[in-house]
Amino acid sequence: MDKKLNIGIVCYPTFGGSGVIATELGIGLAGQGHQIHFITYDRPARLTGMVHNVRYHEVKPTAYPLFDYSPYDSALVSKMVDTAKYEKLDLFHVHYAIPHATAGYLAHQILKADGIDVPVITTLHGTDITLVGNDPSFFNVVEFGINHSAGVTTVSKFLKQKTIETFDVKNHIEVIHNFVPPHICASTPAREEERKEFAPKGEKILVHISNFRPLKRVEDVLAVFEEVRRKIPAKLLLIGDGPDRDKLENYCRQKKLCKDISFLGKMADIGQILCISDLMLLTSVTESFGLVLLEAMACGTPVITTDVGGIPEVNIHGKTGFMAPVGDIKSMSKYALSLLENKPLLEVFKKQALEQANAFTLDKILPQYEAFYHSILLKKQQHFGELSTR
Ligand code: GMT
Repeated sequence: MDKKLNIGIVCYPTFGGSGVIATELGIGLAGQGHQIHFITYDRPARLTGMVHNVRYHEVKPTAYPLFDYSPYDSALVSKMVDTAKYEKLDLFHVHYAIPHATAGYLAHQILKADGIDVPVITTLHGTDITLVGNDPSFFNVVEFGINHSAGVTTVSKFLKQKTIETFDVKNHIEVIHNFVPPHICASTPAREEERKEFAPKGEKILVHISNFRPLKRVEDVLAVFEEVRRKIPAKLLLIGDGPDRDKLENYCRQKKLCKDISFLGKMADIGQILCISDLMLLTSVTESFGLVLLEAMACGTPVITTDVGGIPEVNIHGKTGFMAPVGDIKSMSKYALSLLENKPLLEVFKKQALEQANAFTLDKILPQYEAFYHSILLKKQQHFGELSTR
């Protein structure tokens, strides 16, 4: 049996997909007997309560009048070095390249000066490559971080290809797909009662979850919903928060849509809503994977999406839902109605969505990460062996 590891996980502790995956992976690894140390600026949103084998080390950037911006990177690196030394970490697994890959590199160099070698594995999640990473203010740092990580993974084949196209990549990239966070849909018994809270007259329930950033095109979600509502009684539930929310909420108020559209804000337990939903809408301009799609499918909810990025690796057109080009409201509405107006077909799609989610369970994905960790540690040992025989 492979040795149990001491792993330092660095991520954004928010409700964003990269933070969710990092946290659920850490909890899953802890369940396998590994010791997990989350090194984050806040307690990860999905890390609630006490979890066996898990510790949380808070990164606290210090404010000082000289700093317009408190240097998060320096505070993070210091905490990584401190944790590695005193918790005897075997490796760091950092999620989202900016600034975590280069923070990892610096922590690695500082530890190396003390004769300690803790390899850094970087998982690229999406916008760190496609949107933010591509920006001139980050480009060189992201490229360096990718090329100087001991191991690099991406959450989809699309993201691997995009990374290679965008940067001068000299490192191997391993694709390890995202997984369904366990227990996502644990709240089934009260389903009918909960449905009535939002759809008292048996209306169909559509759902959208995002960070309400422009790339999600939430205005298209509303447009599709308005088309659907013209034909059948329906409600739309919007989960999450972000820059576009106020604008969209005002739009709904002005158009007197509020009785049918509910803005629920950020939620830790999205499964409660997904379990009572009939259809998810995701209208993004780009999406490296679309974790919320998998979460919806795990609750038996088919999805209508755009056909971009890594989405086709998750949503099988005509089986788990439908895809259409970005901004194609007409096709998305038509597809949505084709399912919502046909109960037997909707049931078939629900079943197929569940089956697809079963291909991405934690017990299938976690061993891929464990194998990757061990392959990196083996390489380190071999390198050390070669050096000592020289
Ligand atoms: O921009 C976001 O959607 C948030 C971002 C994150 O880092 O949390 O999500 C990215 O990572 C998720 C987890 O791997 C993926 O499921 C999302 O598709 C990806 N977002 C984009 O590519 C836009």
